[in-house]
Amino acid sequence: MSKHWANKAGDFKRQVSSFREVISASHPVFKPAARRYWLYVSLACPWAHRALITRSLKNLTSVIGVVVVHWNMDDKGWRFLKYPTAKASIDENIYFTVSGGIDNVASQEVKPLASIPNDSDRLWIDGNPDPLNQFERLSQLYKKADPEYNARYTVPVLWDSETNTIVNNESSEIIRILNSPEWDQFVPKDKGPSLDLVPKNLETEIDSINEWVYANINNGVYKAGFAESAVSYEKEVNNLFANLDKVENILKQRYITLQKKYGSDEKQILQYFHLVDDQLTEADVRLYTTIVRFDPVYVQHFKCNFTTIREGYPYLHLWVRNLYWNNDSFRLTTNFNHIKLHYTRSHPLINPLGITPLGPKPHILPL
Ligand SMILES: N[C@@H](CCC(=O)N[C@@H](CS)C(=O)NCC(=O)O)C(=O)O
Repeated sequence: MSKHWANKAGDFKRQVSSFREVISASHPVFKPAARRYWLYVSLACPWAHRALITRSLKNLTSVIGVVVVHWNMDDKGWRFLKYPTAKASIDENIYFTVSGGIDNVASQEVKPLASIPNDSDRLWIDGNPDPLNQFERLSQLYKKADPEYNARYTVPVLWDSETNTIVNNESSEIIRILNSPEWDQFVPKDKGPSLDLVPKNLETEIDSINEWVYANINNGVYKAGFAESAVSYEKEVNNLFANLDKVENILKQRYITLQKKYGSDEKQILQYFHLVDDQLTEADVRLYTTIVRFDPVYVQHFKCNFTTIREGYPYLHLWVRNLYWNNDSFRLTTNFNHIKLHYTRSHPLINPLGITPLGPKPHILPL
């Protein structure tokens, strides 16, 4: 697999995803069902993280399984952990938890990262074994779905264990699939009604925010970080920060509006402090996965260092901490060890020695 992410002009280009089906009662093959579909994710990857947060917000953790790849992506792509013992000895229920059984409590502390080698195989810490096919590599999953497949083996993957194929590998579509009310019948009764992340009356606004946030922020950090010419990098990093300023302004206006309504009751303000209108929507989910990685990784690894979120963007900083500290679906799916180790050890072109910076301390500040 090519080590390069940029084209000849030095610009980063993201490939177009190949599997684009949906899951619906009206689909001839892919009908909603409990424990039939699985998400293959990396906890490091912002695109996969969207899917993991959505699965949890929609109370689908006991309905859709999660397999977490090892954080290190080498020249053969993503890999799984090996089964140390018989597969039968592993309780499959562990795959039906918020983060696929990966313990993330420890990830909040700064560990002696130097002692963790790239080929570490700490089960349920570095990743999961693949319970469905016992594959070693994500590439095998793609080849099983389509023996002719010859593009990149990306996460997230939404897998159908009944027909043994990939339903969809485009995160923006996977999160719309998971948002469908057709899943509600499988949600445990004690969870209450599930949240609609794209309510009809806000859909146009959500789509329009998503579009420029994707092009300029979600993908913007990659376009700056993977640029292979100074000209391309400078253009992208300037554009990225101009768009962070834009989102900061939107959040500032939202905060001022809420302040007029709720005065100095910050607890109440935070309950409604979201990007589009007063409620949590897909736009928050999609922006969050980039902003939570910004200070720990993108500032130094992708050279996005005009300022940090914590120093330069008070409203974005409040918004990201509010989601992290006040919502389990965000906090329990955010694993700073996977995030930091992945980026700094998987891109030899950017960080040839693979030394992982220990800061910032802490990875995210308290609220
Ligand atoms: N358009 C895809 C992009 C996913 C993507 O680029 N994932 C990266 C990880 S952050 C990946 O798996 N890369 C592996 C590779 O390119 O070989 C989506 O949003 O689902």
